Amino acid sequence: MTRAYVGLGANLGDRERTLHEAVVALGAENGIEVVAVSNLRETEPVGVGEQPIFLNGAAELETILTARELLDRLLAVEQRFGRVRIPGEHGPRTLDLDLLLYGDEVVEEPALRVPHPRLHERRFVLEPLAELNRALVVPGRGDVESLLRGVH
Ligand code: PH2
Ligand code: MG
Ligand code: MG
Repeated sequence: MTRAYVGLGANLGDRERTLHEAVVALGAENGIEVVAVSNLRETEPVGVGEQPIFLNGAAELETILTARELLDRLLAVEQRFGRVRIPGEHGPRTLDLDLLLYGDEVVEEPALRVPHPRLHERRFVLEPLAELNRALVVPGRGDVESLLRGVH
């Protein structure tokens, strides 16, 4: 069993409902158990130009899936909730499920990077993570509480 953390994001449609239903859908997957979900908060879009405001949070999972299998499930759930991906574009989305952490593993593959490459510099990710587990360590970066003190 591996403890994994998933970032939850939405800035199109009924964001709160989508995020809640997506967490239920994740928990219904074979091999995934949802342990805890952070509060959801509205956040200003970061690094994507003018876009609607986001609703963000994070979920803590226990899983017997590999990181690659878990990522595939996340992408499948995104699709089920109407996510449209346009290659090279970072447009508004009904649902974004990002694999943030998978145990203490470091994976550097073109389609799978864990820890999430920008997690340590994003308040909208670090805050919900700290809420779930203040002592959580991001491999190669340190504990989320210290990282949070370092972002403005
Ligand atoms: N996701 C992004 C880019 N920018 N900004 C906020 N506030 N919340 C997000 O979830 C987010 C973002 C790429 O996935
Ligand atoms: Mg994202
Ligand atoms: Mg994503």
